[in-house]
Amino acid sequence: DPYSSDPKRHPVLRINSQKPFNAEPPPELLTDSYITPSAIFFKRNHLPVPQVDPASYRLHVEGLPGGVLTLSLEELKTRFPKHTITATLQCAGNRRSEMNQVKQVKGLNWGIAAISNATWSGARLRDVLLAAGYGPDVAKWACHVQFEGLDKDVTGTTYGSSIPLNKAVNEEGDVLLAYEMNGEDLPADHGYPVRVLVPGTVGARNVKWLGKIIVSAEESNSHWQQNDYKGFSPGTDWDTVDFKSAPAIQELPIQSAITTPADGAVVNRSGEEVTVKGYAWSGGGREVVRVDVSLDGGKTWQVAQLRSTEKEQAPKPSPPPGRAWAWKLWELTAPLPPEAQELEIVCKAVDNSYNMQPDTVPPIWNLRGVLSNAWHRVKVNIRE
Ligand code: MTE
Ligand code: MO
Repeated sequence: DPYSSDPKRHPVLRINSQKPFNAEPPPELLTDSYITPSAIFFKRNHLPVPQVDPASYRLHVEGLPGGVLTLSLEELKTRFPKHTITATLQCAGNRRSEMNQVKQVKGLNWGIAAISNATWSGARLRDVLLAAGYGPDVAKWACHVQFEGLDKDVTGTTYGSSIPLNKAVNEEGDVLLAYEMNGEDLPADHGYPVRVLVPGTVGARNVKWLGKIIVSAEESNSHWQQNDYKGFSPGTDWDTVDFKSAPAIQELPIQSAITTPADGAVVNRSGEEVTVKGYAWSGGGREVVRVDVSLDGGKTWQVAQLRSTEKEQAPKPSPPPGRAWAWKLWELTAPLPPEAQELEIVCKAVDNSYNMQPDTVPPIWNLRGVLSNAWHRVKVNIRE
């Protein structure tokens, strides 16, 4: 069993698939802390977790005029400045289960918690590429930076993906070759000893157990870059889909969801108020500037309170424009509407480009169930 050496996992995780291991935390735990503890951070593996010996680990950087640069873990840590960012990772399939309710899609049936937030530390990819010979001449022919993981399927094919070269070399791109998560060595499930962390970009490009970096004129030709993680029209089906016709997902759209109360929960009339909590995030470093909450299915709206620190901490100033990599947690406490027996709680977020979420799923339904970001709705009963 190639999965026999997979690490132990926290029992609270909700498992979507055991082999490979795919799991998300219970939603209400997600908004208990601004920084998601690594043990409950969602886990999305396509293959068995590789066991990597830190002493013999080597990272290869290819495709630059200087030839191949090979770095040990020690060299990666000591030759380059250590940079730390707080960034949210979201799987393209987060909230896929809501698409399944409209019409069957292919993929893991994720709820609303295939998203988590952590601090990440490591060398800047930009610094490593510069050390490997990157310069303005390279940008004349190269457009992409490809990544290969050390995890392999039975045929020896490794997980891989790529990002645009611009994102990789931009001083404000903040792409890291991360060796720490939440102040500790990366856990095995999250890519020990090194993963690429591409803030603002879909989870799939954040390659774990990173073995190789290739600067190239072409995108990665891996299955996950070419024939997966792309969006299509609701009218496209498996007979007509042409994966070449759509771009690979990179930056993700605006997203928000309600983590508490849960769908079907009961609130007591005697409490007089209801507290609603959730998360909101947008891709590409766009900052969430507002979250609207409705208790009546979208007829009337109130503005939630946003937070970008742990509860007890003083508010942080906004990040520089285009570098809002981390989510906001939000909360609204409102009086229970006098006559209602049931609430349909809805949330929708707005980012600083005034992108907003679509109100329903059918117009964004797609056969792979990716990019599921309609207004999130939960129904709650009021007990008199
Ligand atoms: N990297 C490797 N090497 N193998 C993988 O299966 N899965 C990707 C990405 N990087 C994957 C990978 C996907 S689809 C996602 S959503 C994120 O890792 C999940 O990261 P996490 O498990 O740290 O939450
Ligand atoms: Mo993913």
